[in-house]
Amino acid sequence: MSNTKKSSKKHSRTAASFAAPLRKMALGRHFTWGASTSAYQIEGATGPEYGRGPSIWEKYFEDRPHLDHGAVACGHYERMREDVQMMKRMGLTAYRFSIAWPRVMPDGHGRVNEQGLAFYDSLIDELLANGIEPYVTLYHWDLPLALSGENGGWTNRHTCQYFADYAALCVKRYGDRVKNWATFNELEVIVAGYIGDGLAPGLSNPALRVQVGHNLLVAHGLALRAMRAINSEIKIGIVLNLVPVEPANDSKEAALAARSLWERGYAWYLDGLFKARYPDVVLAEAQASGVVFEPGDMALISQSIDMLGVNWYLRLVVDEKGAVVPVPGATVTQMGWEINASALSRMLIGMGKEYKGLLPPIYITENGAAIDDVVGEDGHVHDPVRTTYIYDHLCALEKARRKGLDIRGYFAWSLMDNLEWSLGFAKTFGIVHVDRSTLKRTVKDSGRWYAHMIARDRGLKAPKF
Ligand code: IFM
Repeated sequence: MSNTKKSSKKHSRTAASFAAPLRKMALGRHFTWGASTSAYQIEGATGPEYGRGPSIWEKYFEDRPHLDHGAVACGHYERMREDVQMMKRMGLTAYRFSIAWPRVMPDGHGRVNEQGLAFYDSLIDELLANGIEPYVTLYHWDLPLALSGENGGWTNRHTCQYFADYAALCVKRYGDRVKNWATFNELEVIVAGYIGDGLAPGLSNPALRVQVGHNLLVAHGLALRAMRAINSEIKIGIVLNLVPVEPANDSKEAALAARSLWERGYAWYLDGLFKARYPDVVLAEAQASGVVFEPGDMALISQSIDMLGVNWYLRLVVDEKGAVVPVPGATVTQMGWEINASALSRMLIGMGKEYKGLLPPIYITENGAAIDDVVGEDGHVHDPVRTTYIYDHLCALEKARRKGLDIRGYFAWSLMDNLEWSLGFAKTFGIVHVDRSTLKRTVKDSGRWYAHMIARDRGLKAPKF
């Protein structure tokens, strides 16, 4: 009796020091608790001495010298072992990272860089030795430069086959140890680099939208086939960023506009993958921009997958004309993105209905908030908004799960503050702070809470933070 009292007192003391509760979540016994990063955003070590070829991002930043770039990033290439120890202390059961294609195949095809391949060998081995499951993404936006420019990048179907060859190389090398794979991260954002200027390669040509998106899905299909031919045991999926679009009012026009924007920007990937056809709005756009679909493409694209990664950050709200309107009174992050966790459960529940019986298990492969952080005099980063944000989104997952969605894991974005692409280092998403001059890592309060939450959920001893 007295023991029970003591331990509950201890629990309430711990809980009181965090901005969000600690409790066992109703997310299933084998729920995966992870954090995500991507190669270019954290690795650094981009120079020729590492045998890595340039990616489209080196060119992008060379052309825009006023911007932060990823030559050093978080110095993870050099600090990999230290970073894995930090993940272990936090109790993560999984770590999602990406392999940099130009690090292992400097020209995008042909020649391989043994030094680069060996780096990921060490990372994978280190994770496994510390009880952390690796979740590998093959493409998180860093296309080898040699395939871009006059070679067309993702506008050229040759790139799809090169990608499948690269995927096969990775499965041959790491498939004995890596069980969970994703082909691509966020197709819609890769496309954004072709139709706009804010991401590499920055081509600003809206007519390329459907061709690039379709080629990415074809590349996914080719890679899937090649990977499975090598290893039939591994689990393979794809990661989409999904931004639900909701109407600003009750009018039929606003509902139609919201639906159309959702289909055009996001659902077309889901439809291609799970229904083997694109929505009419996308087919019309394809026709208008002269996109060629080859026979067999949709069958290739809609092969069954083992998991769907969902990256979730925000919803959009549109008026009758389809214009995105601000939400009165909304709290927004550094990115200007509305914080609204209930929109995540609404979206997942809606997907469950629309793709009933078609969806594989879902992992939330990214979710997080860029918040202005300050290192306090006590050396800690007190980030209650981020802590509450993560907790609220976990509660949203519980709700979706209660409605029958098969949600298997959650990965915080990001493990550490990193290069937010063309927006630089000022947008801080990490649950771990990275000092920009020393690269010293400090687990933020949100990261400490997350560690305690994982331990509580798994019935383990509280971590020492
Ligand atoms: O930093 C990015 C990441 O590379 C992809 N998903 C969204 C994150 C935040 O913008």
